[in-house]
Amino acid sequence: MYMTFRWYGNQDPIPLEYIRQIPGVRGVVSALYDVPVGQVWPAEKLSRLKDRIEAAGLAFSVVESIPVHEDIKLGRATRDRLIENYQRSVQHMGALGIPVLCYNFMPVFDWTRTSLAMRLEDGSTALAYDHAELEKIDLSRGTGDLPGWATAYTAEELAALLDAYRSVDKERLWEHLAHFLERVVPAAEESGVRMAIHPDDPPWSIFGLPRIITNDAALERLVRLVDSPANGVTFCTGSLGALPANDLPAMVCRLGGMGRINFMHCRNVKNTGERRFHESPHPGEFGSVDMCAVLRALRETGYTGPMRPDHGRMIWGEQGRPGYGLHDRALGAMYLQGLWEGLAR
Ligand code: DNO
Repeated sequence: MYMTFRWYGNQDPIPLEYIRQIPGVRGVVSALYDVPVGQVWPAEKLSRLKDRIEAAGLAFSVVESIPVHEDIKLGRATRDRLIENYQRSVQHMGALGIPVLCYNFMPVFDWTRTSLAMRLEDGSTALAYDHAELEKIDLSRGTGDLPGWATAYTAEELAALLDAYRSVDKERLWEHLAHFLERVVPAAEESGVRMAIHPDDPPWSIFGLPRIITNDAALERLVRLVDSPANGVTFCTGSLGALPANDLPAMVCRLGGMGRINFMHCRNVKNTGERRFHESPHPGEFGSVDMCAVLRALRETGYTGPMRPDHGRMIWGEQGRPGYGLHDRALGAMYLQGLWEGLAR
């Protein structure tokens, strides 16, 4: 395992130089944020980003994410041209030696919460989700009412998309994912890039949309769609941990044993009811994820890939991008490395 840290490029208030000062962090997880979804990521732009990261003494370890166009998820006729563009972006990554690509296949919405600043008893704030609250959100006004989704879709765009998904049930979505991976994984494998699907967050259907990457059976089905080490997963303890039925150490053992964990996202969640959780400090005692057991299982698989501390709380008065402040994620990086080192003894 080697430790990495997510950095949002020019839009990130945290300088790379600060990330460099977190002990043990060797790599950066980043992306091009100004390329419209569906277009090829220009090699020169990616190369400039890599140079900037390396100038700070860090490696460009993971691209998170190249977004998958909705037409691909919907299986529309335009998808094959979009998939070709995706292949080219992956080839550009490979040519620059960026080894891992984290992506997701969630219809319309990426990670979703009902509060971005729930106050915890120690005075810090954290992201939270309550399904009963989610059901009260009125999408007829676009995504504007959703925490974290300021201007992504207008009311008309969103209505059209939700309508298009009415004919895509879970099995159709699996077919569309297979169609995508059958074409992209070989390109990734040839380019020396490992794909790592991010589980759905939260791992259940929201707003009537299908969500399929939710549990053990789904992840095993995913890796079998295309039998290649380039077709792997981002094991996100927080996303998967929101479903108490998920036995995380057992899942790590199985997927890691197959060599299909290509990236680790470590964060903790405290499950406080059915489909109700809030994020919590990384150490196991504060949430529902037994982080020590997860890392022990991971160590036993011989994992040598990247890990990043996922979402942190806002602490010490920090203001910043929800989930992605500096302080608590840095504490997370230290805790995870401490566990990892201790487990080796
Ligand atoms: C949230 C992240 C996700 C992740 C994407 C990957 O904080 O974990 O937004 O980057 O789902 O495509």
